[in-house]
Amino acid sequence: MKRMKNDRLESQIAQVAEVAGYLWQRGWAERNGGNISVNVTDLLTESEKALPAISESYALPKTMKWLKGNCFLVTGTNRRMRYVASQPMENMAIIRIDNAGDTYEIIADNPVRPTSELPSHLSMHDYLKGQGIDNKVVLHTHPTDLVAMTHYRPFLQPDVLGKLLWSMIPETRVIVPKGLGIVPYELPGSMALADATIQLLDRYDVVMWEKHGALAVGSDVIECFDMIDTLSKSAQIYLQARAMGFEPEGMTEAQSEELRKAFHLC
Ligand code: 2HA
Ligand code: ZN
Repeated sequence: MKRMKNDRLESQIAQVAEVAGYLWQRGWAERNGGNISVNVTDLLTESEKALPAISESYALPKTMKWLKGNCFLVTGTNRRMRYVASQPMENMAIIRIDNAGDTYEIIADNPVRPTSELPSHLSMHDYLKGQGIDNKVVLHTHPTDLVAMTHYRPFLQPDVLGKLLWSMIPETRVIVPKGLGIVPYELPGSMALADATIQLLDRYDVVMWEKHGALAVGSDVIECFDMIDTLSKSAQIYLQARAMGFEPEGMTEAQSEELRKAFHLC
């Protein structure tokens, strides 16, 4: 980082780069697939937050009422996750929302334009903050196995896929206790997709965008990755059982309920 000398921020950038590498290695981030945003406002000093912009100011599609003056680390549009991993600040930027919540400008480190999903990421951050939730991260990626499962209409009914994945291995309900939300297909990058996602964020930490990808929200980028990774593990167990020619039995409702009580899950 040239413009900010800040250990806490550097360690956050390193975590995002680590996760970007996992997304690439997993095969979930073809070309520029996926995007990550992190609210870094609390990690910056007052003078870092007030740095002069290195870009013009860009309009946001709606007022971000709860994000006024907030700063975000965001992956760049058209940038590849594999290069976010190897050269994080050549492929991400830090942006600052203005004090009216209507525009943003880039303040570090290079003038990398943010992801095409920025309006949807910011809408989600704005919604969660407005609900009093200390959310920091929005992570979107294209996990092959989970996306394949959204091509089967019966799995798109509420909680069908989530319950199936919970039943494949006990760990999944422990790591993803709220289950998996399903957002019907909408155009990538659209506010319709953002709005449909927001409607599910009260109930779920992870949602699937039909025929597109997964989205996780949380306070920590590693934990967001872990939730999707664990769901993907369950998906692989299901798919491997099917490939061996049988429908996996799955844990029973009673076993799942026993788990919920033992681990004090919601
Ligand atoms: O960043 O994944 O949804 C590219 C995408 C858009
Ligand atoms: Zn996508």
